Amino acid sequence: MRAVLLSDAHVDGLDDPVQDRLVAFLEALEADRLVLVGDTFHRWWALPGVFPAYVPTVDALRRLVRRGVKVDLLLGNHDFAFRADLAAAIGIGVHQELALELDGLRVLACHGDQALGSRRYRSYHRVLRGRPFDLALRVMGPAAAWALLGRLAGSPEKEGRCPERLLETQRRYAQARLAEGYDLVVMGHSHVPEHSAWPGGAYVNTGSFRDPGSWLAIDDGRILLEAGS
Ligand SMILES: [Mn+2]
Repeated sequence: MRAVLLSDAHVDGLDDPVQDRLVAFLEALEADRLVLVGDTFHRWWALPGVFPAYVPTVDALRRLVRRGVKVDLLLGNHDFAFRADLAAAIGIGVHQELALELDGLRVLACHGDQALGSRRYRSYHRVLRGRPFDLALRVMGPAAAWALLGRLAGSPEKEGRCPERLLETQRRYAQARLAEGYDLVVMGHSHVPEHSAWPGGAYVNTGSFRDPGSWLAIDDGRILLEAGS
C-alpha cells in the first residue's frame, strides 16, 4: 500500500506554474491513496461550480479517481469552503481531519492551523467562515469574489514560514493527538517539512508542495518525507 500526502500547494490560477507542476505530479502519481493536507487552493470559495482558474487541478483529481486512486481533501485555512457536494461530484472525500490505517500504521492527518493562530487571527477567520461573508461573495458573483479573495489571501509567493514558536505549538498538538492512540500525526500549514520520531509516535509536517516542493509517501508502512529543494 502506497499513500502520498501533500499540503500547501496554494495553487492560484491558470498562469501559476505551481498548478502545472501539481497537475504533472498527479498525472505521474503511482499510489493507492492521495491525501491533500490542506491549502491545495489559495483562494477557494463554494460558489456554484469551480473557479475557472482551478479547473486543471480539479480535472486532474477526477482523472486520478478514474484511475482507481482513493483521494481525500482536507480543509485548510485558505480552502476551508470546499464543499462536500462538489467533492462528491468529483468522487473524492472532504474532511476537517482524517484518521486512516495504512498497513497497520494508525495515521491522523489534519492541516494543522487548528493548533495555531492568535485570538485576532481566529476572530478574522470566524468572520470569513460566517454566513454574511458567504452571502456577500454570492451577490458579487465569481469574478468579483475571485478578486476580493485574492486581495484577502495575498500573494501565494509571500506565504510565510512559521516562526519557531509556532512549529513548537504544532509539535505539542501532534503529541497530544498521538496520545489518542495514533502512530503518526501528519500536518502541513507551517510550510516547513519535518519528521520527528518520539517514543510516543511520529510527527511529519508535509511542508509545502509549492515551496520547498516537499511531500510525504507512506510505502508499506515506511515514512518517506521528500523534502524538496
Ligand atoms: Mn495553511
